[in-house]
Amino acid sequence: MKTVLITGATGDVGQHLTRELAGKYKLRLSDKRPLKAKNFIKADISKMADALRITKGVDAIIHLGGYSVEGPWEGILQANIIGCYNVFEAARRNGVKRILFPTSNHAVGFYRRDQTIDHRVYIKPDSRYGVSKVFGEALGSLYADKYGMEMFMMRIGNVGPRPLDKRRLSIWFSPRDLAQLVSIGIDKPGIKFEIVYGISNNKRRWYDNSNAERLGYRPQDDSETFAQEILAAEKPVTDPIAELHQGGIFCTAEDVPNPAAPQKKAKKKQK
Ligand code: 15L
Repeated sequence: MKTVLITGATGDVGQHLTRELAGKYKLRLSDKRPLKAKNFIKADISKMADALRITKGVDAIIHLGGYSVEGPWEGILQANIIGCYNVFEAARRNGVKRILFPTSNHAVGFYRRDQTIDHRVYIKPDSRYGVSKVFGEALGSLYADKYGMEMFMMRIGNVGPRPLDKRRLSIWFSPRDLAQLVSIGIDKPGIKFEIVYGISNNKRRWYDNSNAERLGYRPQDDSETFAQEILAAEKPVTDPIAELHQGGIFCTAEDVPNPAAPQKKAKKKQK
C-alpha cells in the first residue's frame, strides 16, 4: 500500500480526502493546526526543517497546505509561495517523485464565463491567491523538467457535498469525484507534468477537461441535480465584473473578505 502525505489535512478538502481515501492508501496527515489522529504530524511548511520531516519516506504528496482563499500578501507569501517551495524542494531532497498540487480555478479566474478553456490556455489569475497557485504550477513544471519529478496539477473548482451558488454550478467538485481524480494522480504510471481541472461532470462547466479524461477520469456527479434549487435561491446580480468572469468576486477591484484575518476592533469613543 502506498504511503501518501496530505498537507493541510485539517481543511475542508483535506477532511474530504482523508475520509474518501482511507483504506486505499496509508495516509500521513499534516497541518499547522492540531488534529487528534495517530497518523498526524504537526508542521509549519514555511520552515524547511518541518517540510523535510513530513515528506520523508512517502510515495506521494497531496500538497493542500496553505491559504485557500485570497489573503494579505505576507500570509500568501509565507504559506503559498515559501511553503510550496519548501514542500517541493523537501520532496526532491527526500527522493519523493510524485506530487499532486491542488491549484485553483482562480489561476485562470479572469477568463470570461462565455469562454470554454482547456489545460493549455495562458494563465489569468484573479487575485494574489490565484498568483500563488500559478507559482505552484510553474514550480511543478520546473521540478518535472529539471529533476524528473512527476507533477499532477489539479485546478480545483469548489469541493463540497453540494454546489453553493450559481457560479459554483459550473465548478462544483463532489468529494467522490475528487477522490477519483486524486487516485489517478497517485496511481497513473508515466505522469510527467499534467494540468487537469478538478470539477465534476457539470453540465454548466466552463472547462474542456479532456486532459483529465485522457488520463482516465470519469466523473460521476453533475451539479445540474441541484440547479433549480440553487438558482431559485440566488441573490440578484450586484457586481457585473464578478458576474462576467469565472473567478467571481475574486475578479473585482475590492479585496475579497478574508475569513482567516483578525477582525478590526471598533475604536473606543474618546471621552
Ligand atoms: C478556491 O480555490 C478556494 O480554495 C475555495 O475556498 C473556493 O473559494 C473556491 O476556489 C471557489 O472558487 O469557489
